[in-house]
Amino acid sequence: MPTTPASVEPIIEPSALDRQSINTIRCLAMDAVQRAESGHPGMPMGAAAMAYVLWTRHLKHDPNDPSWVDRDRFILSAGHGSMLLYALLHLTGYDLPLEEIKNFRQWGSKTPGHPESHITPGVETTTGPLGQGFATGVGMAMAERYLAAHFNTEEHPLVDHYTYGIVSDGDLMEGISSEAASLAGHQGLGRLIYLYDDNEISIDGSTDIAFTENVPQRFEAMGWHVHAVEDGNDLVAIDQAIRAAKSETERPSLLCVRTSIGYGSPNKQDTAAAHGAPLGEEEIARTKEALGWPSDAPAFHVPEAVATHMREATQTGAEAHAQWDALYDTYEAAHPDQAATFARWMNGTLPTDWDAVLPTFATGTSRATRAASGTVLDHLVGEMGAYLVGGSADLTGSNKTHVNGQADMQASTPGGSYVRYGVREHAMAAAANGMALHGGVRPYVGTFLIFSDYLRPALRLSGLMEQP
Ligand SMILES: Cc1ncc(C[n+]2csc(CCOP(=O)(O)OP(=O)(O)O)c2C)c(N)n1
Repeated sequence: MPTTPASVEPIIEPSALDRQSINTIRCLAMDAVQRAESGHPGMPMGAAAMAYVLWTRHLKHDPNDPSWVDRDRFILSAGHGSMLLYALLHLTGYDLPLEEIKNFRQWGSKTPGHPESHITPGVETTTGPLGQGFATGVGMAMAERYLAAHFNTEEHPLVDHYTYGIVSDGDLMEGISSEAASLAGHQGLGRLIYLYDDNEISIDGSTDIAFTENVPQRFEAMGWHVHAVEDGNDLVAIDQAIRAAKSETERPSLLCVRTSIGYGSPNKQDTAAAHGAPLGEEEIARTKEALGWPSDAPAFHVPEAVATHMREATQTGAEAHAQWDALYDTYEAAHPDQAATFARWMNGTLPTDWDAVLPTFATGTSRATRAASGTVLDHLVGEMGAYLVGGSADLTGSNKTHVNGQADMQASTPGGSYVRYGVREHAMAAAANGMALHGGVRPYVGTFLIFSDYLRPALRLSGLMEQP
């Protein structure tokens, strides 16, 4: 059996090294925010345990090749907790040295305040505006399933990965996540797994003051598999929850993990004070003591044993990647044409002279822009076929986004290249970002110009992330 994290044995008894590794993540977050004199220590401290279990036991990734096409995707939707992601990237061996952690939030560093996919290796999508990551991941999971439907054979599961994310109270309060969750539930995205950092705190204080609905029931009603973890430091329960989510193949999963923001801080744990400001030197010292951290350890200390243990990801990742390369070789030998198409789609290479098919419109004649767009799409889809994945927010006929021959993408027909987004502009645009970031497809979406106001925050991120 391969030694990919996916095949690692379940956690039975957490080890001292597990605890020390989790505390390393917490301490790096505290130290980096303190040195920068700004940032968000509380979320990484509370979510460190779930992130650790996910990254060391489940996530399939190759730190030496962050663009490996069959990697699992991980999204930190609560982007303000960026130090959680940077600590994981650093510790598991990505090209993010400790120096970059020390330069957190500094101009020109690879560790900006919120994760930016075009800046930091291993960051899958830019997050920060709450809810965007949630909806972007839905698009990634759609792209994964779509490509699997097009290319996988019984013997060759070429496209075979999960989309994971950590989402926060703020993410789940935002409207875009409701749109996206509804879409994901309808689509039955069984390989989408979100861990909800349910710490009951946001900036203004307890979520009691503004957010009291029954989140698990809401997600169940939208067709999700929901699983509760009562204690966010219970590694066994977290591991089991992720395993349960992976064995659920028809529904997306929300794992509601009860956590403590600022975990370990004697005076700030479970309070909004831990959310978005440095803890202060004195409180950091007390917190480290409470966590059992060596009292003489300098800031940014990474114990040798933790460094070695976390860096095993480079080895398991390289092995998983090599196995996939071998699988690809046999696929290519058995299905050369399909393999060539797969490679072209994944590389994002457009056919030569793709624009030669574009129609010209005579001057002096009048034509609605949506009609011109429809004619252009007819030609482009004719040329590029299923590489283009289109869709509309319930204005298909009006906006002429559908081209003859495009089948609907539904749970029962995942290879269809036309997405019925429903009246959900914001989630539509973010999902399109997710598809573009995932790679292998070129998404397009349509709505009336005036309703594009409803998707503008996702459009802004398309630009920031340099996505087509
Ligand atoms: C769209 C959007 N609105 C507002 C903010 C500012 N903001 C950052 S974090 C946050 C809420 C914090 O609550 P939660 O998501 O539960 O994070 P935690 O307190 O657990 O770190 C807000 C309102 C934002 N990042 N994005």
